[in-house]
Amino acid sequence: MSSQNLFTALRAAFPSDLNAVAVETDEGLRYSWRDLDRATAMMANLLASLDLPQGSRIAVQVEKSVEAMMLYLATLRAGYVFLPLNTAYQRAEIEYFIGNAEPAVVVCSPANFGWVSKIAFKAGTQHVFTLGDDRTGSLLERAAHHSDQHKTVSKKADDLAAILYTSGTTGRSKGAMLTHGNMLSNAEMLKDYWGWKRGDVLIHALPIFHVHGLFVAIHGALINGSKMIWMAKFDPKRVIARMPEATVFMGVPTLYVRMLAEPGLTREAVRKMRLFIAGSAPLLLETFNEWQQRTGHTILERYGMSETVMLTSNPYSADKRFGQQTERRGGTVGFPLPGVSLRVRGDDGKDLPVGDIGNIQVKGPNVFQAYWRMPEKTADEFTADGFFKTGDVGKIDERGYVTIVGRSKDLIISGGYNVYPAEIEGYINEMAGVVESALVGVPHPDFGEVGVAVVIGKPGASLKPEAIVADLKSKLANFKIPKRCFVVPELPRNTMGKVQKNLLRDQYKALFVA
Ligand code: MCA
Ligand code: AMP
Repeated sequence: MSSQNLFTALRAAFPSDLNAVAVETDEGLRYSWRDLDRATAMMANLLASLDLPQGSRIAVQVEKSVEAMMLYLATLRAGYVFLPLNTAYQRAEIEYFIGNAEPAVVVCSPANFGWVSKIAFKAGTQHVFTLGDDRTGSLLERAAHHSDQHKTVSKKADDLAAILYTSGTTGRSKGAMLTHGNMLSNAEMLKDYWGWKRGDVLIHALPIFHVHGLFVAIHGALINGSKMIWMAKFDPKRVIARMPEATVFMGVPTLYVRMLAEPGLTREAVRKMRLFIAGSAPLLLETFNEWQQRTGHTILERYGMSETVMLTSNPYSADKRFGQQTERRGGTVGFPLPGVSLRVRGDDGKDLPVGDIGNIQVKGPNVFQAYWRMPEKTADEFTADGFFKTGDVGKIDERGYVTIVGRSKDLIISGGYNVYPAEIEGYINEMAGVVESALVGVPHPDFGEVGVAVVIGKPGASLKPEAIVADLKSKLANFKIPKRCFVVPELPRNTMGKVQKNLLRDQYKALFVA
């Protein structure tokens, strides 16, 4: 069988004119398809020269740059496993990921080399390179000595391509193991489902350490041979300014909310755009409607997970290609994608009638293999007949539209980033003078949802909310920091003594919104 390496498929879609622009940064730097091919070959040859064991993990925590994307592609090309890490992660978080994944290679920002390399070498990593967002660093210096020709390493569909750390309901993150087949099947299907066309241009404004920016956006453009307009950071004004040269945009709901606040968002500005896609967090109906009124475009909302890449999507066109009524319906995440089986089950494990709310379970070629070195956790998350338990709660209506109404997992999604209350509570509970804490998500106009910490102190302890927040800031990624903190005498509990987070959510729900 021919190689199922995802890179082979992406490379095969490069246009025949390799001198055409593949990526243009917002600052005006242009990379041709030939540049992508040559630079990824050089980086892949560098990785190959290190004589790493099969299945080696390449852990990467660097600022967004075109070279960082090339490093991802080079890792696929060389047949190793990519492990992207959020740039906001601090020492303790990086220590956990590196200790757990035992990467053979770590690539970090030049500014972080001191502390990251110390952690990496301690964990047994042999090679630590640096990569700056301005084309500096030892990775590129070393790659420059290697050939710009490289034969892509052959891979089978079930060979591991990436590990994405996600959800830790007990406070510990799990590494979702995604294969070449998981990602290739999803990318090929979405190319068709979202009607990618010749001449499409994607504005890429998302971070590249999560599924949305790294896989959905990059694979989407590359597998269609489409140019990307590349933004290192999301800036609503800049995105709107570049829309006349683009056709496709992908973003988390916060990005749409921020663009709606710009007077420059007009029908004229979006005239050339073909498709706006949203996901990673619930898109409020209010945002969906306002976008429609302001721009004349209907946002296409889809639903996915790190463990599964994309699962459902509202339809692209009004035809009946997939045998459904096909308008994009706000408040829903659309239909299970072709090849994905999705069902809603009750807590007793039985299928529920149409319209009833229950646990969403999925199966398909896109669903991950296992959690890295957590066989028991993996077994817990699958049903006996092989469906993955998403932890999302929802319903399917009589027309087949899926709506997500909540989550059974204790998770806050803030601006598209996941915050696991158990992790933050663990840190707070360790602070001197703290008896117990609870972190709950409340509505927020910009981030959709943000965390609020409610803390009980020991008798006589003079706990200050500002001090708790400051302590957390010194240890955790910035997006995990509670936006407010309250010290209270007691937490509401049920008869079993369990904290009733629903009551806390209710109590604090109007903190940021009217
Ligand atoms: C930044 N801050 C946040 C967040 N981002 N607080 C809560 N939630 C956030 N998401 C805080 C910082 O801590 C800081 O606070 C202040 O905001 C400014 O930080 P800065 O970095 O300048 O913020 P920003 O550049 O304005 O970032 C906001 C953002 C960013 C652009 C919305 O959060 C973002 O890019 N989100 C997208 C995440 C994403 O790609 N998710 C996809 C996951 P202070 O000043 O107090 O320190 S993939 C996924 O979910 C699945 C699979 C799927 O379906 O796609
Ligand atoms: P992650 O752990 O980053 O993979 O986040 C996956 C979670 O994001 C899912 O389990 C959902 O809870 C949530 N999610 C993704 N897309 C949507 C969406 N369109 N609407 C609501 N929730 C979503």
